[in-house]
Amino acid sequence: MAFRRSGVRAPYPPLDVGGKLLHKLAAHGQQHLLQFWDELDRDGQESLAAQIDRLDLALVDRLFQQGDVGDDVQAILERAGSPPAVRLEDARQPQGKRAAEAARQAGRQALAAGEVAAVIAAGGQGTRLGFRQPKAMFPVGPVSQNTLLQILIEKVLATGRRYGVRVPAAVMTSPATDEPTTRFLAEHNRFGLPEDDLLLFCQGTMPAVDAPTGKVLLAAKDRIALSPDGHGSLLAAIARSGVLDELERRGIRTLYYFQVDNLLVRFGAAEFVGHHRLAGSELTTQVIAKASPLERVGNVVEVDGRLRVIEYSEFKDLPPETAERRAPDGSLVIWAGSIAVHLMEVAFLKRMAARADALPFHRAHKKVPYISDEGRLVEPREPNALKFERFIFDLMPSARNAMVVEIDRRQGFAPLKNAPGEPADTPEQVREQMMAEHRRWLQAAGAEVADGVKVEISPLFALDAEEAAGKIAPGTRVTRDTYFR
Ligand code: UD2
Repeated sequence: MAFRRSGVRAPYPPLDVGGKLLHKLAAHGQQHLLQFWDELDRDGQESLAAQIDRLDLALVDRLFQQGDVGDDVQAILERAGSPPAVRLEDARQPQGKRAAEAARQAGRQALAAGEVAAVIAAGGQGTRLGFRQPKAMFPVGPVSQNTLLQILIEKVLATGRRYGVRVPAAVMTSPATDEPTTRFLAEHNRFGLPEDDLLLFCQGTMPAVDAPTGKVLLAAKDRIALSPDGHGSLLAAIARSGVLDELERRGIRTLYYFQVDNLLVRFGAAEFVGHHRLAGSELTTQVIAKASPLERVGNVVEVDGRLRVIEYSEFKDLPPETAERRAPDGSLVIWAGSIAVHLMEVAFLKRMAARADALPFHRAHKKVPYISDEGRLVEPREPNALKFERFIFDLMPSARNAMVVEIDRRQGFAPLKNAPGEPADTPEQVREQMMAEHRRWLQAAGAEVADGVKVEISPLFALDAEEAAGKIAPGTRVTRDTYFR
């Protein structure tokens, strides 16, 4: 059969499989996906057929055709104000101190009641890192060489031990990371987490389309160019997989969400949980004061009484002053940098998951390798494709009493994004950040740490400076590289 190029009419693949597929594809002008059908063996045909079957082509059409209708970011930013926030400096005032203490108590109660679970977004590959496995499996511990996933799971485990409860960890994988992550966890006995407390679920994907024409791209003759559809996929995936129901059944009310690339994430911080609970918030997000107006983090702002995040990338075509607007006291209006740590109420997520339009899709112009009409693999040098992604933080405008809580970045934010040698967020840098933080814990406990010595504290030894102080005798001398566990 000679069905080679898009736009070529008939003959088509055999009616039993291909005919049905072709009917679906033709309705959306995507017949080219079958142009190499004849060259595929049976496995290839079956695999491609299954992929086409799962495509929501009406959605792809709509997203392509609606164009970049995105909001007018400039206009939004002009209306944007600072979000309702618990700022670090508040805790220096007597009233702020009392509020912080009340929050710690409320947070401890919620944690001790077993009402908080961890949700870890681990759908990302280590591509930007130059690592050919799931990012979660990157060996990052400065002394232990433990992986990101182990360190993060130990934080969950240690939080459970601290409060005498079992804290479930729901881990979201993607089709690319699911099998290796699941195997890795099984091989390591889930790093001590009981089997029932690990809830794995897999996020969805979206096809990449050719930017000028909207045609879905082939990554190979038998494979559609699919990629994870953003961490906003979590909303549908956690509901569809039954994990949300399971958590609710176990009495979980609040999900403590973070991304697998933040080595220093403060999981189980009682004060954060308490502020969220006492404010009756459905979504509370942890933020840092941005180091510079254009720092590469999302910006949490309030617009027309609702919280929302404006991504750093959305500033790129705007005049620099847009990001630098100042309040009368000279402080930055757009100060709150999102570190992608959110507390979300289970009831809120259930309400949102029932709405098909709860999260919008964002379009990203990216370089996506594809198979040309001639059957060659093309590695584009310029962005050629559109990818469609949803972001979990787009739930913010729908949440009641949403707010932000500021933390000191040194204590909770060390994102691993880039390969060694890049200017920021590299393995060396996050290791340094972790060691510096742990050195401060040891010094606060009265220990002396010799210069140049590497120190790392396992979450199972201490989750924070206070816990470390209870275990380290003042005057302890650390003279060689040490992993406290
Ligand atoms: C993200 C935030 C940014 C800031 C920063 C902090 C977005 C769009 N931007 O920037 O505002 O908070 O993080 O570190 O989120 N992931 C999945 N599935 C997906 C996509 C991502 O699980 O489909 C996970 C992935 O494993 C990764 C994390 O989310 O660890 C962050 O994704 P990213 O590296 O694409 O986000 P980035 O760095 O642009």
